[in-house]
Amino acid sequence: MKETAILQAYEIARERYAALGVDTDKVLEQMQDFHLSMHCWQADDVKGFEVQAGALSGGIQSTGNYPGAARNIDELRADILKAKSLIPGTHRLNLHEIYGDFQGKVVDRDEVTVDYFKSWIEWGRENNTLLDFNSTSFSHPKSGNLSLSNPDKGIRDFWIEHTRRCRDIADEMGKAQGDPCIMNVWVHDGCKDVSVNHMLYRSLLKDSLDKIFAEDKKYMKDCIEGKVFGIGLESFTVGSHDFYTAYAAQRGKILTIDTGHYHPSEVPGDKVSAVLQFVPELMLHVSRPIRWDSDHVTIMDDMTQDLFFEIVRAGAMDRVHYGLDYFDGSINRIGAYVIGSRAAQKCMLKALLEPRELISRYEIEGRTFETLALIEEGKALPWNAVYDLFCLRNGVPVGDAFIPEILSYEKEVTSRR
Ligand code: RNT
Ligand code: ZN
Repeated sequence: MKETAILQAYEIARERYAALGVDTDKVLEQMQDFHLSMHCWQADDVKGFEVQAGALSGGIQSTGNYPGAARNIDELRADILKAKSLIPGTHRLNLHEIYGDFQGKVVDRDEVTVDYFKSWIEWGRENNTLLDFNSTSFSHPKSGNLSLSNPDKGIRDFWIEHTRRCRDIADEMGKAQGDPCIMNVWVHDGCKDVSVNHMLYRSLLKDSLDKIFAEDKKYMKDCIEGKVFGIGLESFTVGSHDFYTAYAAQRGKILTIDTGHYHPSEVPGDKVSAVLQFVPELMLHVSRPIRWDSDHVTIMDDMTQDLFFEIVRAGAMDRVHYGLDYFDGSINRIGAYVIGSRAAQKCMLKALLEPRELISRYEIEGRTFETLALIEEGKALPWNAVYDLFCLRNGVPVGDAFIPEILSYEKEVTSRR
């Protein structure tokens, strides 16, 4: 697309929006300050770099074997940078513990220290990328069906130790980067079949979390993530949403909303204004469930748009951390990052461009026809012209121009792996 055409289209869009009280220049500034936390695990189908790595477990699955997955830390870093070069703005990187720089050493989960993340901290600094973190309870001989809620104290203590160490690492990351590292705790704990000890498992999980969070940290923030069920753990989930919502509300923790973790007719966006009355902040795991928590690449579907609209309408932009969480192994993985990240940005942009003040006034005045009419009109306003300018200003491909870039990286780099 020609630069002049992009600028002209923007001018027209600016006028259309201004007529409805929306300042597109201001929205562009807000977009510049909107940072995604890109998940490292789309690049290699959640394998990580442990020398002793086993198969992916914990009820999650990456399906497909599209060629070119990152096989080591250098390839993964190169892939992330390639993806970032095609996404406007500056973005964070969300690491799982199994993505440490283990240098060929067997490091068990209860032995991990910040030493294995020094090179990541350095990489983050060099590449203007702030880091977030996750403990890893899956893909390990001690994972089983129950980790932090295991009645076996030895196993429980092992995972408590792991998660504590992860908090230490996150704290070091946050300190080094001068910005809090957001650390997510998700454990897969559950039962495949009918079970009777639910009260026990949940009280053990609560107790383990209390032990993990006992020490206050200065440079990191905790978030906790529940879900409905995992593959092979269909009948019962210890860390359900009720469990974590109540825990986060009582203990002042950040609640993670993974858009793949609800019953199919549940609307994640509707949770924003409900839970933010009681929890300090939210972490998002933006994903796309197809029939189950399948972690398809994020797109601009109704569910995702609604989520971002709810955040903006709630005036809660600054109380949300915007993580992505999907892992599709059946598609070019760099392409998956770029499609999903740009889709999340477009959802945010559309939300920011909504003629909110006017609609809100109509609604409060009981002018129902005008309210509905303007919500509908808002959907068709030329938001894409604003996104194009955002890309242009950030020096990244406008529109579909990122496709050939990804294809040439595939030809030259990933297809040779
Ligand atoms: C699993 C959770 C969790 C994981 C990542 C890899 O259902 O969504 O967030 O996807 O930690
Ligand atoms: Zn998640």
